Amino acid sequence: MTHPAFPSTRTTCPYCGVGCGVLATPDGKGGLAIKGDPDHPANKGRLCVKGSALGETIGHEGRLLAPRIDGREADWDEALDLVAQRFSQTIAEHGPDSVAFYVSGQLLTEDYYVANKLMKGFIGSANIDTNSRLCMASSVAGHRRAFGSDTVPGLYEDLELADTVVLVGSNLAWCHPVLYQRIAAAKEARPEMRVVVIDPRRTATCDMADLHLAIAPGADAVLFNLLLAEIEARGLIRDPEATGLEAALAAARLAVPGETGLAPEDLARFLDLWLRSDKVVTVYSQGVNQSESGTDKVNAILNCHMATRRIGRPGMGPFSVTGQPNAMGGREVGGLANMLACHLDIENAAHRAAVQGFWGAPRMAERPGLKAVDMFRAVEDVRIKALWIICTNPAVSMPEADRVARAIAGCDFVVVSDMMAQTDTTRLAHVLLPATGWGEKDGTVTNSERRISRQRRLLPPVGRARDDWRILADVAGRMGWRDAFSWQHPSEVFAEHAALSGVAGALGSDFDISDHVGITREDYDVLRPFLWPQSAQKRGGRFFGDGRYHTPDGRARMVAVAARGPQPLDEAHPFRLNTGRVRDHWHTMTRTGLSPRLSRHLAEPFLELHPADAARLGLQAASLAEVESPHGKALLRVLITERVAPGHPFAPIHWSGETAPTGRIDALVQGVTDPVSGQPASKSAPVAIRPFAAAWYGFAVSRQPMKPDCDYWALARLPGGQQAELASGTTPEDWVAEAQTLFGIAAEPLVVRDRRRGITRLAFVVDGQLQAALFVSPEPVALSRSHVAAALGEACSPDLLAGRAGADRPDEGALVCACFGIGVNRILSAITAQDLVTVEAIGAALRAGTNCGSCRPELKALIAASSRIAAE
Ligand SMILES: Nc1nc2c(c(=O)[nH]1)N[C@H]1C(S)=C(S)[C@@H](COP(=O)(O)OP(=O)(O)OC[C@H]3O[C@@H](n4cnc5c(=O)[nH]c(N)nc54)[C@H](O)[C@@H]3O)O[C@H]1N2
Ligand SMILES: Nc1nc2c(c(=O)[nH]1)N[C@H]1C(S)=C(S)[C@@H](COP(=O)(O)OP(=O)(O)OC[C@H]3O[C@@H](n4cnc5c(=O)[nH]c(N)nc54)[C@H](O)[C@@H]3O)O[C@H]1N2
Ligand code: SF4
Ligand SMILES: [Mo]
Repeated sequence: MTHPAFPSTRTTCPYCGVGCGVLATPDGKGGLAIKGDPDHPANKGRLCVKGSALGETIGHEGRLLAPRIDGREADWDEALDLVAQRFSQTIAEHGPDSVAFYVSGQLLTEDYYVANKLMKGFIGSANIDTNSRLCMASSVAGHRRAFGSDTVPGLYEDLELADTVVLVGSNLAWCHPVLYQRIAAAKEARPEMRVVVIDPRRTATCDMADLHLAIAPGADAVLFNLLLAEIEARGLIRDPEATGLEAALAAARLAVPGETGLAPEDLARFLDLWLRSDKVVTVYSQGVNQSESGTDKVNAILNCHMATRRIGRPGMGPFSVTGQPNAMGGREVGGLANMLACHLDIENAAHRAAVQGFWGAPRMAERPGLKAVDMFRAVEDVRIKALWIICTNPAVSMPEADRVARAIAGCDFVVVSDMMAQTDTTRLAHVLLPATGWGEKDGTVTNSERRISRQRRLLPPVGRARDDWRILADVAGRMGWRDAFSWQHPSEVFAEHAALSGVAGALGSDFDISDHVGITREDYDVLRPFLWPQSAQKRGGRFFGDGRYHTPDGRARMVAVAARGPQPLDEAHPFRLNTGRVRDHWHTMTRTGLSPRLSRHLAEPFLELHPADAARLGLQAASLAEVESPHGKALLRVLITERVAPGHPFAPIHWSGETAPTGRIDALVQGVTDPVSGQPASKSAPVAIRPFAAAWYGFAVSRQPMKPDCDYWALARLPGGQQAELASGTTPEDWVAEAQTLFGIAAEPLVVRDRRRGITRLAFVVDGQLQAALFVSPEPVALSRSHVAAALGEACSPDLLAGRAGADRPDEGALVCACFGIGVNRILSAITAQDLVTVEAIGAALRAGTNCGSCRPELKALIAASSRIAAE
């Protein structure tokens, strides 16, 4: 219920790069009611499940409430003085390049602007890099090679106007759900529209696809080279003036169809669909960027659009969809180590002089700084002696994560700014600085289509948390640069950024929002979402439709792409591990992990493995696999599925030392990077897989936080507590003592043993209510998780310990519709019993899929699966 005294505020979702507008209404009790903003051009009222659940993740739980120095609470002045003093001293003794910032595409533009100004202009080093290096760097590099600038040419509406939408290495249904829904709605309105998905894995996105190309890993550049050759063969080159056209065509003609791993008829169908009309949009994401040949893949795609002039006009163009809410804003302020502010070039002396003059900066970085992987290598070998990590969790998300964690642990001085007290990275800090989070901070973000929207403050800061821009400015002031960092409000930072963009625009930069020079706080408060550029010269719209680019001669720059495969496998590591995201979790789960609703879709780390691989390895469904690379190890639940190809398993990235220490996928991924962009190849790790010899498997629920201590554990949030999946290679002597330690309960449990089957079940009942329960079995525990979870806090029924939890009620199974809590079993039985054949019919019968719509692709797949079963 919303309260009339607390009006709604328009703000922006802090998760993915779609950048949906949110209407948030405080309920007067510290909570928020969340709705999609019907007036925001990105989502027009829609929200996906993560956005809808925002109200569940704003509590104070787990927050870092005060600064800490070496583990003890400190006041702000002491912490800021220490940070400033240690950075200044390190720079004085070892030079500006001995310090570094590692920041994030989840910072607001104002935060990011201040970090970049401090490092590049005042400290005088370009050692500021960002998690966008792991995310968008190949797109940035590809854009700059082709267009002469990092420009996304198109708009979201192009996805709706296109006759053919091609999604390359993008699981849009789960990762950009509102864009997926916009395409799905357009396709329903115009059934002649075609969608192609290019992904080695059959993802939820494929449910919308007319054609799914399960491409050989890494072969995207070959495929788009084949397309370019076909464009030439069919006489469809429309930009004969493009620089490098001949060389690009010559390279394209060498492409070998067999290398794509695709059937000739599928390949032919793809070429026809791409070429059948001018209105084609090629959307791409991490299957393209996070690759040994990421930048080449990007340019292979851009080549086809530039050659045919299918770019920058309604319904056509390449479209790099950004992951984080402010990946674009970070690029605008120059947050990457090889960029300058406002899309200016760090290697251009005139650009450097202009920025230095504007800032009145004492120094200016003169060459690119260290990119993420190299930055942490420099931390490791002590070239970098002071490091400030802001709004990112590299001990989990960087490749060779164990090595990165060791490097951070070994660094002389580490500052971490985060909202949360306990993350794998905050654990390694000397100084911890509490940052305000979404809902508590004011600023702007830029979404994938260059639309700048406000995030607005709705709630007071939690504890003594402060805004990131202010923390940075306060440190800069203490380092001696008070005048240049004296803003009182983020609107003043935004106004300065807008003014600098005017300087950049005059130097030819595409990024120019100089209309907002001198913006007042009042105007900033009511700023509506707008597309950049916004200046006297140019306003919004698309780029390059006129065939003019930002290259010195204005011509398109084609790149000759020599297809390079992924890194080779070896005998000891014969599997190529693909990694990515699940529908309901965000990265290292510091926020989505707080929501029971978001934790029920997929509650533990897993490995999708083809049945043939599983059979060969002797791995049973739901058993545990030990996955090993030269860099680390993981234990993952085996999920046998034909969605993945033999030899090419998939694992999600979300689990950390906090939630499942052996599920940290980046412990396995090697730090191999694309040679042009420096972006890690996160989707092709060579690994070995073998069965884990579990002596027992366990499942536990508890009202209080648990402290598991066994070979495998994965924690997830429940409405009234926590659940844990457990396993170990050794059996404890005494299950009662084991359970008491796990739950932190001294009381005696009820115990049921089935010695023949090796099953033990323990329940702790206090005041007639179930406090905790542990179920142990030599096989993976077969038990309805949802029923055991529902028993917490209830009277302990005999069915529970008899292993018949919920015998009186049907088991929901895995949660599909998170909004209404509807599981796969209920949906399947309704499909059969009521003969439901459409997603709408399921919605009418069960409500599933009728709120945020994130589960609609899965509902569609369940209908398809049921009809297959019926036909067999
Ligand atoms: N639910 C959810 N949504 C998110 C996020 C999240 O954490 N959770 N994170 C956000 C962020 S920061 C990002 S960057 C985006 C990422 O969004 P996506 O890029 O869509 O997500 P991923 O799952 O990382 O990878 C996409 C696909 O690339 C495929 N792939 C792997 N190798 C290849 C290859 O060689 N060729 C091709 N063509 N495909 C390949 C994988 O099988 C995978 O399905 O998502 C954003 N949205
Ligand atoms: N193997 C593999 N590895 C990958 C990927 C992959 O596909 N495969 N994807 C890569 C990609 S694309 C990305 S984007 C990265 C993401 O990886 P990370 O950036 O490491 O992941 P997050 O969990 O989003 O970390 C954000 C941190 O900032 C904190 N935080 C949130 N809001 C604020 C704020 O306002 N201020 C401050 N100071 N802190 C805040 C959160 O609590 C959290 O600790 O992972 C990368 N790693
Ligand atoms: S699609 Fe979902 S996660 Fe992305 S911005 Fe919209 S509501 Fe947020
Ligand atoms: Mo990302």
